[in-house]
Amino acid sequence: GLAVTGVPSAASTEVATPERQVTDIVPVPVQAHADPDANFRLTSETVIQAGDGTGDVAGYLRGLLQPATGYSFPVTSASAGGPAISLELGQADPRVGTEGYQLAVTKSGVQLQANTATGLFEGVQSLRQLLPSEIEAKTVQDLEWTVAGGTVLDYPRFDRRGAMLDLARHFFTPAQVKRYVDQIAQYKINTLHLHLSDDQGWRIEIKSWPRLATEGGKGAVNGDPGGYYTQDQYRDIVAYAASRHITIVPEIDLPGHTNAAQATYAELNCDGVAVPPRTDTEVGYSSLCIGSPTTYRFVEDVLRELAAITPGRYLGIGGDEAQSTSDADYRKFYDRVSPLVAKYGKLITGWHEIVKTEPPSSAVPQYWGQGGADEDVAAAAARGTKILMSPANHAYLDMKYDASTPLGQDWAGLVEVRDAYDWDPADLVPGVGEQSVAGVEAPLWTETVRTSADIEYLAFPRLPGVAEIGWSPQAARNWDGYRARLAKQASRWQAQGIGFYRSPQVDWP
Ligand code: TNX
Repeated sequence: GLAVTGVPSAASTEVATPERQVTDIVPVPVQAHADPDANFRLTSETVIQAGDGTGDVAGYLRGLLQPATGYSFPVTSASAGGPAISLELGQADPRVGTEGYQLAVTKSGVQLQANTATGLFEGVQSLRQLLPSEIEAKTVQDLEWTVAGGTVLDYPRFDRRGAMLDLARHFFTPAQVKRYVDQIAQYKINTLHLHLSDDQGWRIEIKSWPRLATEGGKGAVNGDPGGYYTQDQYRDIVAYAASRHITIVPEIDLPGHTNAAQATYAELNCDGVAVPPRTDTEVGYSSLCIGSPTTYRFVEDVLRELAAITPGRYLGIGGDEAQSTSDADYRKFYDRVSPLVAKYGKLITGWHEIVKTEPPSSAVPQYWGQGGADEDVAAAAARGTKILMSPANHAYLDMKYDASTPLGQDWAGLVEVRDAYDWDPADLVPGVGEQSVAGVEAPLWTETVRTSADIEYLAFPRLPGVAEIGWSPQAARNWDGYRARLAKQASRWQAQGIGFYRSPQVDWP
């Protein structure tokens, strides 16, 4: 290959101009300084030098770089003095915290430092974007593998940066969920909330109530095929997500959105008669029987089994649109159920209506309103509760982009790329400021979504915007800068086989 090291003038003419600089990374880093004289080229000689404790990230990086380059990227523990991507733990600037990283690309190599494996993993996501888009191809591509030179110091604004997938309205296989995990991980999303039950279907095996899955899992919206995860399949999804530094937050929707369970087990109904299964998209009609001891035996069994297969700290217990449960019953229900989450060693998350039940301040209510005053949410924030922000008119990936979008809904309005990006989670609900925000989540409800292509069309390009809101400092981001950086992501999605929405708000190449 061409020797570029130590020959600056020759190097700058030989090395192709990178498609993206360190300043183009999405989410935009806290600090980034591009240096066009410091571009590095990957060659068949390049090694991955893995410091103590970095083996998993080194292996993951190797798996990202090998297919398109065809180079072997041997993982070494000691410096051999040649060109290397080095991964190091424990030497990073303290500002990077537990999820941040420092990256330096020079003519002689790449140095990535962090305090944790998660920080290194997030740094790898940035490094990926500094390579030509063809790096995302699954087969060997013949080109110069220039890494854009410069330095980055980066860490997240919020701890919680999430996506949600509704498996209940339409079912998605473990392979489809893993594909989405890989797509969201590249934008430093660290949580995937799985909506595992709703009126149309129950998607997780519960051994003490076996027919929930085998019968209650059969349906889906419009009579489409259903499905469910065995507990082993769920564990496998959890482990795969963990390998991408993503925590799974499972949700069982309660005490409404329970038709699938109540159609399966007659004893979950006050009159002891099973309701008919439903596959329409009405909401707010179902409710568990609040006065019945069977209800709490059922909920405890489900939460116990779910807690046992979920290493993450949170269990989702629903709480939305309980229009068929009286206010008094709603409170009574959560007074019984909230302590069960703690009993099995977990913390509560739920839709923001649960704030009315005054959950412990460790609970994370998920705000799905459209901004403006909300006394109950503000009161919870005043009690020290942190709120997860998913404003439907900005963060809902199932809203149509414009009136002609073939998929999605429009009850919270049309959500173009700018609407999904141009908002501040700390300036949405009075009384819920920076310190009261847990982070952001982009939910994808799937009434109209049947395939991975459908998921990707709605998530791209809105999801990277929500991810940037959760990661990047508010002062570092603005729409004009973002739309230019977003345009430079398109070739990467193409290489990854993501069919994204070509919004007229962005000047795509
Ligand atoms: C409202 S948002 C719901 C879901 C629907 C969604 C469709 C929320 C907490 N509940 O049941 O799927 O609208 O956009």
